[in-house]
Amino acid sequence: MALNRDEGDCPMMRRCLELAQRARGQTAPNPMVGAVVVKDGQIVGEGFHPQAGQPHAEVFALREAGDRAAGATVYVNLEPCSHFGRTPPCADALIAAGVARVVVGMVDPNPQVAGRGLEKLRAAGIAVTVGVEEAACQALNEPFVYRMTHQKPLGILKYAMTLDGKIATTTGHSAWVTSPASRQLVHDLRAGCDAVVVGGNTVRRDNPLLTSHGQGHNPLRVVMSRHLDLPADAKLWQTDETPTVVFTETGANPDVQQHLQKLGVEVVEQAELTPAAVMANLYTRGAMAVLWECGGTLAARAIADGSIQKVLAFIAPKIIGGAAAPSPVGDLGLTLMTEAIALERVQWRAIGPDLLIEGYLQR
Ligand code: AOF
Ligand code: ZN
Repeated sequence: MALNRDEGDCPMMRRCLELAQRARGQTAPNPMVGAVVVKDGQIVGEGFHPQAGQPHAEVFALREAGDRAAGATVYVNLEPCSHFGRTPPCADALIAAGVARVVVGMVDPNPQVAGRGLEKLRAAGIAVTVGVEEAACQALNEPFVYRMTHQKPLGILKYAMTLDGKIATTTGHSAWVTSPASRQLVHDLRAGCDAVVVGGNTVRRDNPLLTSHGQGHNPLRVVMSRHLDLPADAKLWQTDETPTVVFTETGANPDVQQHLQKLGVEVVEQAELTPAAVMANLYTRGAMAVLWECGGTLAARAIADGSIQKVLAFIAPKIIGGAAAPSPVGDLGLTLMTEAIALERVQWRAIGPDLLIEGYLQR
């Protein structure tokens, strides 16, 4: 029952989502949050959470509204917090400002909040409405919710293949499988992610840059390489624009380690180099969304050890042929079609001449 809903609630919540996205890719490990203060039908304050450690969205919106916040309605896409984290509770700030009503998109999955923010507001006599534009609010902060509820980042496998299922020719040439429109979408996708992972093979064969190409925030660039048999020069070793981390096995090629470190590349040695171990490390760095742009061998390992939840497959209407031409996912040890990993919540979209299939791995 949503008897206390107002027909103006949805547009204001959508405005919150717009504001929230101004910090897209920059808030980890925090969610993207936007807030709007409305008095007598007019917006008198707006704000968004710019990055972890900075004030929350509500604080900026209340600041802009000043005295006009008294008796006003505040819209926010995530439940106002009730805890002392890096910043004090927003619920207290809303109560202190004397607002009359708070409209919330979704409950905060953070166990330190999880409904307590709503309780605090209600206990102070503030009218609270929850669940306005809830699906859009959940979608915006899907990686935050996943990280909070699973204690690991959301893993997204992205690949581009031809109509006959190849990601490169038999010689390994892959520039380009998909159209400029698809590639631009990938740059934008990177801007919304906290890290992008490839294996040593991709560095050797494609020499990728893995940035958002000026379309927004750049993710942390991550390379997994067991033996560090990596080129001395690679675009990924140029770290002025954005950093690169190379994960390897303990004791691997000290000369290459030194060379990379001199170039400003961080090298992390792990006893056992697995996708899950890399995801665990990225979690400690605050990552919420990790994009896997690796080849088939690493993709298979990442799927097998639970590092991938979501798949984005770009399919280009071209045929390259070649029995030995690589495909997006290596051996998973499955022999029967009935063992296939099915995708659920599947969506199809045309991107220029290409098809984008998006879905979640069934577990
Ligand atoms: C809000 N509005 O704008 C944000 C919220 O360490 P802190 O103090 O920044 O707290 C982070 C937690 O606060 C985060 O995990 C989430 O539960 C909530 N973030 N809440 O009401 C905001 N960024
Ligand atoms: Zn807060």
